[in-house]
Order: sequence, then structure tokens, then C-alpha cells
Amino acid sequence: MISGLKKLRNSLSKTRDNLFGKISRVIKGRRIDDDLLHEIEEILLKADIGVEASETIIENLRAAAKEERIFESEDVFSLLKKEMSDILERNIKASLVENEFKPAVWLITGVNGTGKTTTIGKLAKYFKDNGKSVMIAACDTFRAAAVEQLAIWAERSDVGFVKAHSGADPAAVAFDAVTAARSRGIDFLLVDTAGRLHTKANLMEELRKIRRVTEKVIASEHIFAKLIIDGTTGQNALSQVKTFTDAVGCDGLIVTKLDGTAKGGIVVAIAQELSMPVDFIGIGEGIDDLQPFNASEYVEALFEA
Ligand SMILES: Nc1nc2c(ncn2[C@@H]2O[C@H](COP(=O)(O)OP(=O)(O)OP(=O)(O)O)[C@@H](O)[C@H]2O)c(=O)[nH]1
Ligand SMILES: [Mg+2]
Repeated sequence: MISGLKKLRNSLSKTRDNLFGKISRVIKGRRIDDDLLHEIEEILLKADIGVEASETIIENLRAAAKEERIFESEDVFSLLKKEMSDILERNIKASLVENEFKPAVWLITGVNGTGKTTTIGKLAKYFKDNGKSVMIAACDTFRAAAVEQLAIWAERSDVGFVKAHSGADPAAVAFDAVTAARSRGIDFLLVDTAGRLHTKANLMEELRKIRRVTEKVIASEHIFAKLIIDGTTGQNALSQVKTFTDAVGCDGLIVTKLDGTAKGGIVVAIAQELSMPVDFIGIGEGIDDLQPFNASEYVEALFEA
């Protein structure tokens, strides 16, 4: 079986080419001077690492060069790795799987098509594999095929499923689901919501309502709002995180579609600029293509094939 790290490395190949590959090419046989640092900064920016993180990294490279701590490309790479790990590790969280209170409710939100429903399918499998009981609530009553799509995922991982007819009030479905999950002593209730643009106030209000209704059944501290970010979005992800956090709160992100994108640096930008933890990453369309985010493995995968 292919190991998790190997899979991660395969998935991040485009981002790795975009970062490590490009930097390797510009750095070859060069002295570490302002011109070279400038070129490296451009590469970091193009890989979506963001302005703040790129500046910080370059300043530290410059200081190291001045103090003659780095001489050759190998030194530059190890410093780059250390800088990125430092940024990513600031937001490490405690175990995501352990929860004393049943159920822990995960409200899964995000703009259209980011991978919410698919991620719920993967999460259900992940929690089950870790010995937890799971239930899924279909609160996307807006898109016709959404409930069936989620039902297929629930079947694949063989977990409980609460749905309503299309057009039902999503908050009412959430209420039924959380009541059922509590009475059955389920560990995790995963609530799928319809995709919505973060700029649409009425749709953001609907999310607040889902949360309010859920809070009637269980205390707010056991309700988690997880925002699903499409890893191919680039810098727009930052404004999505800000608006969703303002509207319904957000205590963790899941960044999807990191396979097949060259923009995987966005995870660094998010850590640097928003201090928001990334709980999981999505690296494919299959049920097992989800991994808990591990900062050092991520950086390893960006620099080594
Ligand atoms: N390559 C890849 N594709 C993914 C990943 N996660 C989701 N997808 C694909 O993205 C597309 C949209 O996924 P959905 O789960 O339907 O997205 P959604 O956010 O629920 O969409 P709406 O409910 O319409 O807002 C599907 O084709 C998924 O297979 C991932 O990690 N990698
Ligand atoms: Mg969906």
C-alpha cells in the first residue's frame, strides 16, 4: 500500500515543481545576492505563499546571507524549509478525533464547489476508521442532486444519514439531525450545507440560523464550524476565510484539491496572515484522499519528491 507521505508527495508534485523546481533552476551556480533573492521572492509569490510570508522568508534569507550562515543552494533550501515549517506550525491543533461530548457537530461550510460534500464523505470514513460513530446531515436542500450525492457517500462509509425533501428549511433538518445524533450517542455529526458566495448576506444569515438552531440542542463549545477552501483558488481564499469567520465563526479549515494544483503555497499564506488552523487537506476525489494536516510532512513534500 502506498504510504501517506508518498501519496502526499505525489499529490503536491505541481506545487513542488512550482516552488522547489523553479528555485532550484534559478539558484544553480549563483551567488546569494539581492537579484537572486528578488527572483526567489517572485517564485514564492507566484506559488501563492502570499506577500507577508514571502517578505518574512526573504528577509530572513537576506539576514542569513549577510551573516554568512548560508553559502550554497542546499543552505537556502534548508532555511526555506525551516521558515515555512515555522509559519505552519504556529497553528497546530490538538487531536481532532477525540471528543468527550457526544456528538461533536461539524458544520461544513464554504463557497460553491469547494468540495464540501466530498469532504464529508471522506471525513465519515476517516472518523469511522478511527473507531468513531458518525452521522451525516444533508442540509443542502437547495441543489436538487445534493441529497442523493451525500446519500451515496453515507452508504459508502456505512454511516447514519438524515435528510429532508428538497426545499425544506436547512435549519429544521439540522435540528432533527442533532437531536437524533444526541439521542443515539453518536460521536460526530457532519452537517453538509449548500455552497454560497461569502458576499451574499441572506445566505450567510441562513448559516447563522443553522448554528443557532443547533445550539438549542447542544452547547456552542461542541459545535465546530469548518470552512472548506478550494486549494486552487489562490489568494481569494483569504477573503473567504475572513467573511465566513465573521458570519458563522470558523475554527478550522479543510483545504481541498491540493492534488493537481500548483497553488499549494496558499496553506502557508493562510497560516501567516490568518492564524487559522488547517485541520485536513484533500488530495484527490477518492474516499481515502483526505489527510490530517501535518506541517512538517507538508513542507517535506514541497521540497522532496
Ligand atoms: N482533485 C480533487 N477533487 C476534489 C477534491 N475534493 C473535491 N473534489 C471534486 O470537486 C468537485 C466538487 O465537489 P463537491 O463535494 O460536490 O463540492 P461542494 O462544495 O459540495 O459543491 P456545492 O455543494 O455545489 O457547493 C467534485 O467533482 C469533487 O470530486 C480533492 O481533494 N481533489
Ligand atoms: Mg455539496
